[in-house]
Amino acid sequence: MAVERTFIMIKPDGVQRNLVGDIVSRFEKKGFKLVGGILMSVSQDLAEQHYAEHKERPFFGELVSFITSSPVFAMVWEGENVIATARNMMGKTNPADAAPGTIRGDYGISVGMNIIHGSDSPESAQREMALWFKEDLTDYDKTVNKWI
Ligand code: DAT
Ligand code: MG
Repeated sequence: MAVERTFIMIKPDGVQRNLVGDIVSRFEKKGFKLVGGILMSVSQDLAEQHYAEHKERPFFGELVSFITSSPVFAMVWEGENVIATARNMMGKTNPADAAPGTIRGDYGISVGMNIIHGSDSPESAQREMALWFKEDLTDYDKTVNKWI
């Protein structure tokens, strides 16, 4: 397995509900490395670009207005197989179907407000990191990595 990077975003409902610490903690405890993070308001343009693959879907307008309604916490996490593992940690898109123990399964109720976004493939991780993090990400060694 390769060391990968993935784009993770805590959506406005997660920030408003004080879940930032819990979610960051889950990724830290799992053994992943935080290499970028920012609390930010999302412009209409960024929201539309981020969700471009859904622009023909009936919920697109609702999705863009939700994501621009209040700040998000955008991050990049690094580690072995982090793209797929983060998706498993998030749980299914609809929180009603997400297993207990996953982020959406533990905290989400409706598909419209499902707490967190995570890249779904290496290609989307590349695209989303380039879109959200114009500055360089932070490279550093973690001595604990020899135990992971
Ligand atoms: P995911 O966020 O799990 O990658 P997705 O890419 O299919 O899911 O959809 C992006 C977001 O759009 C999702 O997190 C919540 C919203 N969404 C998806 N399906 C929806 C639906 N049927 N009704 C309302 N919102 C929906
Ligand atoms: Mg998606």
